[in-house]
Amino acid sequence: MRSAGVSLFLLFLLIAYSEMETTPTTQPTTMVNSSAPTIPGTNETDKFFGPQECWDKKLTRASCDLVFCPPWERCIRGHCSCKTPYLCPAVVNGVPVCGRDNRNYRSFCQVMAVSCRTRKPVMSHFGLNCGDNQPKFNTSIDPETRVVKVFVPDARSPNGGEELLVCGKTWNMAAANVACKEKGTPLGAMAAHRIEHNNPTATNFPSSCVNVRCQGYETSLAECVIYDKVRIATKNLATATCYEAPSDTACGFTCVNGKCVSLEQTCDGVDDCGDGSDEMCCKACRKGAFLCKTGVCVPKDALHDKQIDCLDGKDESPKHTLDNMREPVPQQLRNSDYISSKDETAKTREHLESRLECGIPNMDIVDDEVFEERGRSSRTKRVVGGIPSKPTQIQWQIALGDKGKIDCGGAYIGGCWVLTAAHCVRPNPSAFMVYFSMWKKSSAQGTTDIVLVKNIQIHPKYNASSYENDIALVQLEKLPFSDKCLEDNPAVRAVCVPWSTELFRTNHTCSISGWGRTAEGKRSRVLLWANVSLIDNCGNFYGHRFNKDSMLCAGDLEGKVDSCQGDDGGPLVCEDELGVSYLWGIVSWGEKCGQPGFPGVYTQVAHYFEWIRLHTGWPAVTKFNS
Ligand SMILES: [Ca+2]
Ligand SMILES: [Ca+2]
Repeated sequence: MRSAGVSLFLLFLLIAYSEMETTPTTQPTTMVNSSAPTIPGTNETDKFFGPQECWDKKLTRASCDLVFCPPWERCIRGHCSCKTPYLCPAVVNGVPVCGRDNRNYRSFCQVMAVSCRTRKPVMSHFGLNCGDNQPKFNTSIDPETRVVKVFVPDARSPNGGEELLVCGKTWNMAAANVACKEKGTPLGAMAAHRIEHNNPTATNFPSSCVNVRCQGYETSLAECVIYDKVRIATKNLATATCYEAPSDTACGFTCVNGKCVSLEQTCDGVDDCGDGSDEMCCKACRKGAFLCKTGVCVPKDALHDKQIDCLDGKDESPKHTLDNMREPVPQQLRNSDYISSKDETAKTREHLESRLECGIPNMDIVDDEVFEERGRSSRTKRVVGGIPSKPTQIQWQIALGDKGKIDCGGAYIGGCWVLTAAHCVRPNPSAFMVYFSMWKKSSAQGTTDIVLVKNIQIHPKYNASSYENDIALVQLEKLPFSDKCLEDNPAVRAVCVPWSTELFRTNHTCSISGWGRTAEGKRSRVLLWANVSLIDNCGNFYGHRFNKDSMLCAGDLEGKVDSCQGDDGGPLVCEDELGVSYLWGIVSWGEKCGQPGFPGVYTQVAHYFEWIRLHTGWPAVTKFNS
């Protein structure tokens, strides 16, 4: 139980370092004498390379605590795992895909789900024409010149398709990796180069080239975005040198899959490793790549491409258009001749991510009506250091009635589910009621809904003396003859459940709310809210009582803002770069409300994501990675 406490505040901005030049093709050059990815003593590298502890975690593109899984995978215990194809949604205007196995697949997501499970390239091309007689997509690498050739099926062509070279313009290691993997080299490419077309050995080559853009996860160039077919004039061409382990043991950076790349290839937004592991622990990005707050570098063209790449949505935030972009937005891919796998993936993600609405309050109802008790409010302190909310401002806040008495708060996470602290409840559902849209603690307002409780799930490892695992799910009773537990209410919105403990970092400003004790020790009559900052190293204040995996601290260093008695179970909510609110913490315990040196301690909700999901089901808790 929250008996008193404090906190800290600092705002911290990560500024993405960006270099102007983009040269996507580098051969492993600098070999540093070390077999592990360690930071050499040069300042040049220190500028980009993040902490060694992070690299030691051996993170890859499948580490979904830090990145999103593609639509054909879902995040299970921090790792992207293959979905079964039927979990891919039917996308409106989706284009069927022809497989190399002569089968038709309903969508790109479906064919990729099959590829994911079989670990083999399955896709040939977009389109319905698919049978034994229909030529299939093929990649070849000329053994002499290493020039990359593709055969792209096309029903309109007399030969059933067209043989094309690959243009050098967008060619990079991520794409060369895919080409080499497709041709049987599991670790991908050693080098991606461009050569001039007027190479005398190249006389038998086709007269046109296409651009391909790959992310690096693809199993074949067929899955990459293919676009802009042009006649080869002065254009240069793509070449791929497939990987062979270096003969000496020196390695600039050792990828998680064991491949060696140069240090210059880390933190540049390009998947040189083939498993994404060279981009996961950066403090700045080379060559104009974009740095997510999670330390992941994403390619420049991931900015404002309508797909969220950074966990917190920073790459899609309008706020970051000007300040982080020293270069213009990269030109949109023109796909006049070909269907884009990226468009398909964007549509699928949009569809999947639209299934759950959370974290966005209904602003239409938060009116600006004059706060009716303004005269008194100036003397009423609340959530210590907080200010009175407007009557319908905190739309996920609930009050938990225990035999008619309100001593705890909670947060509505959607469906029939409310999260609160374990210490607020007993396994006795009939004793409890959930009050939605309460403002004054003593009386309901017009928008207030009161709902009965069906079941209470206290975390099985909750420890009432140490406050470990202080979290409980309150399941609401359904309305008569309905699947819903709550009538549609414009003043009630769900807050999102965070699926990753990496979503918000120390110093992020979040807000708390509740009816708890004020600085003067009085109970507040109306719901109060206040801003607090996430605090690191709370063990410094509370020693071993603080468990850094399952608890978190917030407040301000001077102790002016804090949650207090009566705020228990209430929400600590953080907003991401796109303005979506997440339930980051649940008011749990602390000492000496609002005094320096005793920050408030909260249950870290993201740590319990799997437990929450187990009870509520996927669709109720996250729209991402599911
Ligand atoms: Ca790289
Ligand atoms: Ca993006």
